[in-house]
Amino acid sequence: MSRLPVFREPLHVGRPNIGDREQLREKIDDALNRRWLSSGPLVRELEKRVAALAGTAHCVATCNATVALQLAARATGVRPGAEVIVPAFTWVATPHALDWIGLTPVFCDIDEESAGIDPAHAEKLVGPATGAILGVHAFGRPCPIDELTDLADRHRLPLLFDAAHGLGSTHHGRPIGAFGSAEVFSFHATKFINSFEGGALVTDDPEVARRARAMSNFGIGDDREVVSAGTNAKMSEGSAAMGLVSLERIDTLIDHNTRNHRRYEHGLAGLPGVSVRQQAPGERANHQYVVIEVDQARAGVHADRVHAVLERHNVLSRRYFHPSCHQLAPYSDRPEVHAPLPLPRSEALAERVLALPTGEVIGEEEIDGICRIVRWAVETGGADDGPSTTD
Ligand code: T4K
Repeated sequence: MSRLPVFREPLHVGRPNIGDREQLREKIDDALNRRWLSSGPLVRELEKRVAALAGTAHCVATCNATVALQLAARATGVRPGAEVIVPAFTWVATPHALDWIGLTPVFCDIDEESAGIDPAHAEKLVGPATGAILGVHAFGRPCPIDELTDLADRHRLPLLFDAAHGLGSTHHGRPIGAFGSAEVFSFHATKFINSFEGGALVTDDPEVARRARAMSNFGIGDDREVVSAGTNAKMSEGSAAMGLVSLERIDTLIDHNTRNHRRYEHGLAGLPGVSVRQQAPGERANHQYVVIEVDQARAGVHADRVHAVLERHNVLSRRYFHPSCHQLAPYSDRPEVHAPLPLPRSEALAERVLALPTGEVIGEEEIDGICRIVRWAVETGGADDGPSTTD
């Protein structure tokens, strides 16, 4: 008997949350009527809203987070050609953003609990060529911010944070965004708050903000003079419209994501070798990613296998972030960027992780079905077929 997939339609990780379409149309109509399509009033309004959420004095909206990371490095004065310490466990955009502007990402191992930079390892990597430290709040969980702040202060280095996943999460009750010299959010379609494509740099430092704003617009300063080198990182009014409409529902979306997270925890409880990654205790978390770890030694099955079984049932899980960045060809082929090897905790975590669908299109029914497939995969050692929908 052939078995049907548990889900008829694919369930994606990163399915966009879509806000109120009427509001979006109105905002886009307003922009069209104004004939102001980029860097106009909607972008300025979005910047105010994001700065308020991040608790920072300044926000510079951008067309994506990758370029915002580059602005952050340039605007905080990271010297050309310098090394920047980054975690190996991150989306490849983090090192790529640096590498693309001639900085050298130096990969650091992670602290397993937060999946962020291990400050003790970072300390060992600091040397005369180090120009900055760039922490990543992986899956919205703050990396060891206090320890990295101390390390950066002692070595007088700019401290940047890739907060692509971090909007709405807190550290010591303070919103992510307000730490280090600058932090960067992503509003890509797959993020719980999206502006189609988009990002933002937030900072309390007026000079960093001023430089980043000019650099985002070909280096043109407030007086319309070219004051620095620059790029085009500007956000369009259409993106800002989407971002504003999306932000209207930030609390609702966080509540929904939080319920989804709990449902997954409940559905997978007691399954040997499988755990749902946790957010920081006592802090607010946006829960935009649900990431499970499959420990092959205890589960008897590799995360890859679980991924394949899910796929057969139309659940398109993602192996965020596998492989660890230092093992990707553009970096592994250049040994000068990632000595000393290996980075065991980053490599091990990359082997275990699997991101599962969440967001507004996913509810209890979907999660229960997904958990059933994961259970089946583990309990049967990932045999070729799957849980039956026909018997
Ligand atoms: N730093 C970190 C830590 C990041 O995670 C990211 C981006 C960045 C920096 C850079 O931010 P941006 O420059 O992008 O603002 C996705 C995203 O493209 C990427 O933004 C994100 N991180 C990364 C974790 O995930 P892919 O290659 O997995 O994306 P894609 O296009 O294959 O989409 C993933 C899933 O989402 C698919 O299964 C389908 C679904 N999807 C996607 C899009 C675009 C939809 O359902 N609708 C859509 O419109 O990288």
